[in-house]
Amino acid sequence: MTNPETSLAERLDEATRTAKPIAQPEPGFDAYAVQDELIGLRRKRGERQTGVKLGFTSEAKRVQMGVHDLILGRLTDAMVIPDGGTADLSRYIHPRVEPEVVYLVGRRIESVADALLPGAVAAVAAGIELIDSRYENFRFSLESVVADNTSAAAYCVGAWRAYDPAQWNLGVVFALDGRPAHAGSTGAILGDPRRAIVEAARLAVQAGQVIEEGSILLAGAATAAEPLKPGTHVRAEVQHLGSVSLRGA
Ligand code: OOG
Ligand code: MG
Repeated sequence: MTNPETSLAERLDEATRTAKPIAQPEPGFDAYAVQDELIGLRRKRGERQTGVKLGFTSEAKRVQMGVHDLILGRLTDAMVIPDGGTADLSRYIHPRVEPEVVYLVGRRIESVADALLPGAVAAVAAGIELIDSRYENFRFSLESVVADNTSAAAYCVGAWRAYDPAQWNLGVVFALDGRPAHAGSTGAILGDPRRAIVEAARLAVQAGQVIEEGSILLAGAATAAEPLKPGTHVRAEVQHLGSVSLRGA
């Protein structure tokens, strides 16, 4: 039984903490306002925001999830998995992993114009995102996935490299237990991943957010996501950026 006084954000927060999914909410809520409330609950527990993430930047992800608009979510320090580290799968409902390109934001971004200034991106790395929808069966609408902080659960960042905008269309290999599950290219991200910082700025402005200097930005998966099972070793390799890995435990 759901207490009618309990907000959607509180129910999503509890689903995250207990690894128990909830049903799809009825439509008719302000998705980014629910996400704000959810992040507020995490802040109250001492979590610090480390950055933002874009979702559904690639056709592979839009087709996999049936959602056709860009979304913005928040990352916190509690979501960090070190490169080569393990993800404790008992903490998640139905975890999936996907390869990401990660940018280090080099200046405070309050407007789309700021995102176009030199130094907006300070460095780049290969990454892995662990997503875990708090909804039953990993099914959601655009509004409900935004409310659920875009399924953000954990992320892992490889070694930072100098940002070279000329290197934008790079090969991506995503391997589980040494076997390539997906291959793609970073050009699949918005048709050009250099747009990621601009799109993130646009969505942040719309949602009344600022992207702080030193934040990280996950640009969105270039390939479909894969379920993460105990014992599985996951490796994302991006041409010129090197690789990053984690293990499910
Ligand atoms: C939503 C998050 C999408 C991406 O990289 O496209 C995302 C989901 O698929 O559950 O992180
Ligand atoms: Mg992602």
